[in-house]
Amino acid sequence: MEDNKVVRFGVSIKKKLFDAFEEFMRKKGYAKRSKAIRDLMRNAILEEAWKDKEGIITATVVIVYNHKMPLLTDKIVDIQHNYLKEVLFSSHVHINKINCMEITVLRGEVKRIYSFSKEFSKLRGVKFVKIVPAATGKDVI
Ligand code: NI
Repeated sequence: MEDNKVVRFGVSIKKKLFDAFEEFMRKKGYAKRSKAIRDLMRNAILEEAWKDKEGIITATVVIVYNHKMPLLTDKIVDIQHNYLKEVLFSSHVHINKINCMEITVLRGEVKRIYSFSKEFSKLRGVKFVKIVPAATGKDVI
């Protein structure tokens, strides 16, 4: 019963952030601020919770990078080769003259998947790194 208790809380934020959030809600089609905040909280908790778990997950790692950066493409391929057991496949999309997107689908230990993703964050010329676990979230709220 205690789990279903509703808690009300107040948050102080800068007007600029508030306005940006209102705009975000409008674009996303949220009618109620509470619903938008609940969804964001769940997503953030879910994303963080996966990192501490053990076991096998399937996940997608998306990176966007500048392919003109010397040796960067080689480094990206090297990282994928260091995770031979985990990488199921990767796919490359040329976004424009400079930027490329690399999508890698992996299956393996949570820690290995996250360390794979972290390798890209360290590289100069990598502009975006996002890991998307195939989460059901059934044990997180
Ligand atoms: Ni490309």
